[in-house]
Amino acid sequence: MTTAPGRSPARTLITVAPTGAETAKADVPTLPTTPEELVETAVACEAAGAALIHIHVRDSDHRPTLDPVLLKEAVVAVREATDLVVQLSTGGAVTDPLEQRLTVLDADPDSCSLTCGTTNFGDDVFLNPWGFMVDLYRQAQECEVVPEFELFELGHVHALRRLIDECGLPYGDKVHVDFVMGVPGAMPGTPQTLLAALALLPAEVTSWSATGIGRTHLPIAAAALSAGGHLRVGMEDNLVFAKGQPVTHNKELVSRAAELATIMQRPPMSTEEARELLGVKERRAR
Ligand code: KMH
Ligand code: ZN
Repeated sequence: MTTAPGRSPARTLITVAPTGAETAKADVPTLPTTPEELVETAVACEAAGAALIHIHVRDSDHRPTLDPVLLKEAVVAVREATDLVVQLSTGGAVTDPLEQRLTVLDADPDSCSLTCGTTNFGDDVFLNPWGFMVDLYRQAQECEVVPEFELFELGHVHALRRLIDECGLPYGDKVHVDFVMGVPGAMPGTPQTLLAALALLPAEVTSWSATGIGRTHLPIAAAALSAGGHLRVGMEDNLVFAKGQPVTHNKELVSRAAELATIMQRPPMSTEEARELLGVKERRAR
């Protein structure tokens, strides 16, 4: 675990979460929801400095879906067009049944999100009961898929401790955590909360990133860089680039994160370095 400024990683992992499940295409027409838009976004974000992509798939009506065929097509298409580490969301939308969320790994991603507990999610509840977490984690170990532990709450940090104690380390022996901060009703997107969460991290954690939702996006990025963390950005988390200036393309957020990281003397890491950092299994066609 790296928190002391003097021990910050030399380079920054930038994750892009381009779509999410919450925003309607009708409200934000620039949101990448079609397969073509997803691939175009992935290519542009890789060029801008991203090394990992967190994917939620939409159907032909632009609605969130966990359709196994569409998930597999997205994984294959992004893998063909880029060298990004391909992470599928197992969180889906708040309306997705747990059983269906347990089928996501059939699409053979490099990585998957794994949220460490139930949380308030705006007006909704994002369900992640203990049994579901264990089933998903064991599946990821069996399929040799690297989990990214998503922590929305301080209690989720404690649940990660319990998960490692009961189930051991992930495939590849690396433990990568992403703090998702500032979701209404979950932990606030403040530097103070980030530092409190870092103090609770299990010693087995080998890397961590953070993202702030909405207006907490930039403060959390700056705090994460200062504290030795990596960055997640993207239209899943933030649709406003600056006051009065909507995000029009995910690459804007990735470019800004890359600039910020470079100013902080921790430029973006390559996809190869990201694979090493996360302990990803080789799945690319040779
Ligand atoms: N859409 C949220 C309910 C994840 O991708 O794993 C869950 C989410 C987390 O976005
Ligand atoms: Zn997500």
